[in-house]
Amino acid sequence: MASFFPILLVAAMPLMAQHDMSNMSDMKDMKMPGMQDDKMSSMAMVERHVGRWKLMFHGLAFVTDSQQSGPLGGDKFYSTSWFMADATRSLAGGTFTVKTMFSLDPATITGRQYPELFQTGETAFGKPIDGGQHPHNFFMELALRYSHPMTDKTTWSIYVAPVGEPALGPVAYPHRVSAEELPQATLGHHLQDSTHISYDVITGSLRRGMFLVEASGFHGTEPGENRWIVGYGGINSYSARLTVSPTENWSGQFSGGYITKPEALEPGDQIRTTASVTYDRKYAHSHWASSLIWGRVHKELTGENLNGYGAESVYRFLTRNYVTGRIELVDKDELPVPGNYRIGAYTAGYTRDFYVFPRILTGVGANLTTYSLPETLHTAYGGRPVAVLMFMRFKLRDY
Ligand SMILES: [Cu+2]
Repeated sequence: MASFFPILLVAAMPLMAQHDMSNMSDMKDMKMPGMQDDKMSSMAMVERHVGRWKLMFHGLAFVTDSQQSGPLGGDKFYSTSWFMADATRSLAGGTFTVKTMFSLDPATITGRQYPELFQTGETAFGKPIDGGQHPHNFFMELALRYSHPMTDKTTWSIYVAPVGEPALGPVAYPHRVSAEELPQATLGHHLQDSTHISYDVITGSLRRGMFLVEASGFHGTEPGENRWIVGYGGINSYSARLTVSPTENWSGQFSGGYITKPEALEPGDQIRTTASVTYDRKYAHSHWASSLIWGRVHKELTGENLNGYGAESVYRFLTRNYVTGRIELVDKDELPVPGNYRIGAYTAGYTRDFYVFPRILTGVGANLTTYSLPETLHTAYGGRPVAVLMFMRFKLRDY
């Protein structure tokens, strides 16, 4: 229930005593690179101070025209977006954060999906989505987080969210720096990072040096088709994640979770295992970010395993140019032709920034995706399906 979180917070209050770290070391603590709880640190961000609070804003929006070839290809004009506003202050020797994140997807993606060849997961109008990506929820995250130093090297934290992200998987693709110039979803989304919007999440974590250990309980069922509400259900799913960030530029995570009945129309639970490595480095006029991701879903009912492998990279050069690419190999068992098939998707793209608005970085870009598919699917999809996306990208910036 959504009501558990204020109770928990009150219960945790007496624990939040002692230790008086200076404001500065709190902030330094928060800015540790590569940490999941500071996952957007190298994204464009606007920061403001109001009294004792530090406010942080992020935002990314795409307006996209998508065209796909083949008998099952679709065309559509749509927009995907998210906006984040966090407020942080020191409290009782620790750091307290109110986290909010919103998406306008439910308003800007008509028909409850946008076409994406071979994409599956969740439903639209009561039918499983086949060849499309669902919009994200208006409320992507509403959460409170409190972290507190335990010893001089160790920090604990607790995160409670009526809607938010359990400790499972890599940073979800909409928020991943390496995916910032790719408006489309990863085909591996529901094998890797689809739990990023979950209801009734509670996460405890311990950080020591380069290591971060987290454990979560959450409601495992994917959000329903009404993307405007915050749903609820009991905590019936669990996950744990180990993140290692040996340097400022490198970060890796290994995580696993037991998810109770994630898909509305599919019976059975899932065991999900994921591992990922990211490299993110900024230079004076360039920036290079890459991710390698593996996710596996084991379906308890059928014993079936689905694997999804992904590699993606974006390189910004000469200040305002970006080249980007993504390669995916993903097992799909919900395609129109019954069976379990491994699909390959190969995307290359380019974006260029134009300085149109003072605080919004405006980019114009395009990308092309080709696919590899088993011959059994050639009749349904055509032998060489292709997807072309043209888009405008808007990103909040502070300069
Ligand atoms: Cu998602």
